[in-house]
Parts: sequence; C-alpha cells; structure tokens
Amino acid sequence: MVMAEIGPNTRLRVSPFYDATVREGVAAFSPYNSMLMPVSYGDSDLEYNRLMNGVSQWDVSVQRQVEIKGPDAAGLVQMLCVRNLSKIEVGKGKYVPMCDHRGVLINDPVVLKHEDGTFWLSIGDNNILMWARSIAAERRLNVELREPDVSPMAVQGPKAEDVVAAIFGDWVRALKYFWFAPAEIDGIPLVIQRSGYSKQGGFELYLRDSSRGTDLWNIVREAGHPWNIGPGYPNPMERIESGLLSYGGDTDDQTNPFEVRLEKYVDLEIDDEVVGIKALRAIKAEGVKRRQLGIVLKTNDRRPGHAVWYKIQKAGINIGHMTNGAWSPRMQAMIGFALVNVDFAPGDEVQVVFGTHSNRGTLCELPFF
Ligand code: THG
Repeated sequence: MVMAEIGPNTRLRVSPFYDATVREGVAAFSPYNSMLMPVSYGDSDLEYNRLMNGVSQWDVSVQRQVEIKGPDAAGLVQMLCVRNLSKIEVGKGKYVPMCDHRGVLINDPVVLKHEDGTFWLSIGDNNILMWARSIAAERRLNVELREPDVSPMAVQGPKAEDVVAAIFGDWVRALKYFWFAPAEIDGIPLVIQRSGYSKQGGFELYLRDSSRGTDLWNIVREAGHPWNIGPGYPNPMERIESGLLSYGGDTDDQTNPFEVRLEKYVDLEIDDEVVGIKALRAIKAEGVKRRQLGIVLKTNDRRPGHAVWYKIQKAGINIGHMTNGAWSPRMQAMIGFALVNVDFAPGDEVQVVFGTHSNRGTLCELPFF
C-alpha cells in the first residue's frame, strides 16, 4: 500500500516513547487505539532473531489502560469479562475475553487487580473506556472510570530477565507469569509485570509518567547493551508461530471466543449479568460455524503483512479466510491463521486467493510451536 504522511491532528495521541523510537530508526507504524505502534525498524530478520535469541524493547504504549475504581469496580469488571474473575488476586494479571451482547469478541485485555476496588484493563484495539462507561451508567454502578497516565514498554526475549534484573534488582526474577509489582528508577514511577505479547519470555514496564518516556527508553537501552538489546515490536513472525491471537486482526465483527481458541477463558456458569454470557451459552449449544486453524502455504515467496483477509477455497468454493500471515523462519515457509468453516480440518489441502493468483496450502493445528 502506498501511504502519504499523516497530517498534524489532535486525535492521534503521540507515544511518550515516540522520540526514542524515531532515534532508533523506526521504519513503519500501525494505527492502534488512536495511536501509532512501531511495526518495523527496517530489518525483519534481525528484529525476529533479536527477540528469539536476545532481547528487544518495544513501544507498546498503544496498549492503553482503562482504570476502574470504586465500590462496584469488581462487579463492573466481571460484567465486562466472560471469564470468572472472582478469584483474581491483587498483584496478578489475567487474560480475559470481553464480548458484546451478541457474544461477539470486542477485546481481549489483560486485567490487573491493584487492590480491592482498583483495576486496570490493558486493552487491545478499540474504545473500552467508552464501552465500560456506558455499561456502568446503564446499570447505575458506583465506579470511577478514567484513563490513567500509563504507557507500557515491553522487554521481550530470553535475555529480558537479565536486563530487567540489571535495572531493578534480582527480585524481578521471582515474579511469576502475569504477576506485577510497583517499582521506581531515577524517580520514574512504574509497574513491572512478567508478561508481553510473545512466547519468548519477558516483562512489561508500565511507565506511570508520560514525561519520562525517553528517560525510561534510554535506561533500558543502556542496561541492555551487554546483551545487544535493540528495538522491536509485537512481532508478526513470532506471534503467528506461537499462535497468539490479534483481536481485530484475526477477528471480525462476527467472531466469538469459541471460534478463535479462547474457550478456556470463557466460564459459561458465571452470572447472567455478564455481558454476552447468555449469547455465548446459546452459541455453544448450537455449535460454532467457523474455527481458527493454522495454514502452511506451499510457496517460498515471502509476502508482506495482510491489509485484507484473503479468501480460502476448496474446489473453488469459499470456506473461510486467511486472516494474517508471515514468513516463519522456524518452518521455512509462509504460515498464517485460517478462520474456516468447521467442516474442514487439519491436513486438508486448500487454495488461498491472493488477488489475481492463488497458492496451495495445508490446514494444521495451532500453535505452530
Ligand atoms: N500486554 C498487555 N496488554 C495488552 C497486550 C499485552 N493489551 C492488548 C493485547 N496485548 C491484548 N491481547 C493479548 C493476547 C494474548 C496475551 C495477552 C494479551 C497473552 N496470552 C498468553 C497466551 O495466549 O499464551 C497467555 C494467556 C494465559 O493463558 O493466561 O499473553 O500483550 N499488558
């Protein structure tokens, strides 16, 4: 796609790490939550290898926070999420699907419980602050909703723990998956969580003072020098190999959690007042029509990222879409996610239509690794 520049405007929020990423040589951005997320620094193989074998630092401030506070906070968070959160602990995050009244997936945030009555939803790409406000108002709940001054930076890869421990101390090594704790460095307040959108391990540093973005970036960069740290981003090659879902990328306005492998995060037994739960029970009873599988293409052409979903056909009949794809260094093949009719199964040979020509491919189970 040929793109012109984005004109000056006040609707697009600038990341606190923007200057730092420009200095790192950011080569492309993707729009996300009315912000820009770096998605390339010009050498995708290097950026992939850094994540797989070393450590990379990512501007993921587009993962905005929705803060929910007050006497009814726990109640509202549960109404918004189709996973049972009655046992969520202070200091621990959980990955949770959110649905609308039709049972359609509208986000898949990480929920952080800071204390009784204070939560953050660390959201994917859409306006959950607006959604949460309207649910809270319609149900007359006693909560305060706002976006706090919080901007996550991810540090990901097998050496991420060494880097984060070099900055904050060895206590971070004891943080278990999705647990978080407050911390400070050079007067910069933040929250450190063992989390991040890759399967290579690492942390997310939730910056709590947007005036200190460049400072925090540079602290991580300096500390990571011995491990050859460099810039990265939620990496399409790694995340597709690892089977991580991209809400809005691999889902559309009809997709329910069962179709995209999120069933284990859905608790159908929870209270009827949870938005979408009745619809999900009905969908479950009826059976889903589509499901997400992997696909391996029989071509060695490395294709750029998807700007559209490509049709998948069997004997000339449409059976679904390839929603995203990337070159897989570990498979030495083009791989992707296929959202297909449930009549098709791993092992089936299909055709993917790319504009004027098509490629053969084989459906497979997810994750690839
Ligand atoms: N970190 C934080 N906020 C986020 C994301 C993140 N907000 C937007 C987006 N990413 C939300 N989507 C996801 C998707 C997957 C995961 C986290 C957020 C994830 N999944 C693991 C998996 O699927 O294996 C673990 C899930 C589990 O079993 O608990 O981590 O990345 N702060």
